[in-house]
Amino acid sequence: MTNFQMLAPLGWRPFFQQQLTLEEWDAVIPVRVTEQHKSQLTVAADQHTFTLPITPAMPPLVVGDWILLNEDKQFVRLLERYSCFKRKSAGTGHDYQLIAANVDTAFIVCSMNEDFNPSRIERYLALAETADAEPVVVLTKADLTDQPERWADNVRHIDKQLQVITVNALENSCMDALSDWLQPGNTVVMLGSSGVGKSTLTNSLLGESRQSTQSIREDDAKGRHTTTGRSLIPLPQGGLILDTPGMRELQLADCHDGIVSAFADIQRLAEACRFADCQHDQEPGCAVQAAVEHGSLDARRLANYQKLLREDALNSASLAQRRAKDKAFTRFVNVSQKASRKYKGR
Ligand SMILES: Nc1nc2c(ncn2[C@@H]2O[C@H](COP(=O)(O)OP(=O)(O)OP(=O)(O)O)[C@@H](O)[C@H]2O)c(=O)[nH]1
Ligand SMILES: [Mg+2]
Ligand SMILES: [Zn+2]
Repeated sequence: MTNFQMLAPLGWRPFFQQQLTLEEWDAVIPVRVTEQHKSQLTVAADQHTFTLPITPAMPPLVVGDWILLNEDKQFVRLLERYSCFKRKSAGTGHDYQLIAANVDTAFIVCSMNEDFNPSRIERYLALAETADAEPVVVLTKADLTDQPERWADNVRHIDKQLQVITVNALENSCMDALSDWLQPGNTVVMLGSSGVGKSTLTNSLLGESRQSTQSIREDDAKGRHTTTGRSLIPLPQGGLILDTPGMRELQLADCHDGIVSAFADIQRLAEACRFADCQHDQEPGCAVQAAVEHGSLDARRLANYQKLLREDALNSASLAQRRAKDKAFTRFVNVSQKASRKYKGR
């Protein structure tokens, strides 16, 4: 029988325990997905780690998921997630790609070099808000700049409430700066472009070189996409780190509310706009445009907010359309359209 207490360092908590039926309490083995490969998963149980073949009975799973197995280590079911990071699949795909599940904290990792980009940080913040994870901006390569605090101020300029930490990811001391979020059972996802130092930081926190790292390109400071899969790694001092591959393209979809909360300052300003549906473009009496003119809001930030909302609306619509192709859903739409035509015809 599973020793549930032994699962706590892996992130097990009452939220999951409460999902078990009485029969399941005695009969199932809860395991957490720590790695995902083409045909198999690596999972962590109370005592050890093992691999499982991916079978058609499994729904789409992602690193961080908790699943139940029977005594023969066969898949029983996926437990409900308390948070989930996803994006629109890269390219022309009309689908989601799951990034990580059951995450408490998102380290938005950026390096203090030419690759630093406030609009990209805002994009990750919107994603973290959507997934209900606490965002922390981690600025790496502090050893390569004379003024790390100036970079940190650049981030606080985005939003003064933001938590910003500067580190030299190559040094073990970065653990102290991040210890607030490395508590037992707390899951932290590392997000950020290739080459910013996600795996370097993971290794320093772990105290061993488990993840491969590779130097960045000299000409443009971009990374070489060294990490190719996601892994959830329990740290000896507590906490779990989810190292991810740097994403070339992070397209938001179904993130409207997350975008709005990541730009709460604009939302607050908008309350004073003359028109309730003001787009903050050319409308008279726009309090948001006025703030840009007075210099209290960056034109860049406003433009990025509008861009993210447009992108999200477009992607959400194309994903919704795809979902609508699902047969049952189509039938539902037909029936309700017929009903509304009938209503209009009266
Ligand atoms: N000097 C210095 N170099 C760093 C720091 N953090 C990372 N690096 C270097 O930056 C390069 C890229 O680091 P990685 O850890 O591979 O980057 P990554 O974010 O995991 O990249 P992907 O796996 O491609 O997404 C390596 O050469 C690291 O040694 C830092 O704080 N200071
Ligand atoms: Mg990496
Ligand atoms: Zn306005």
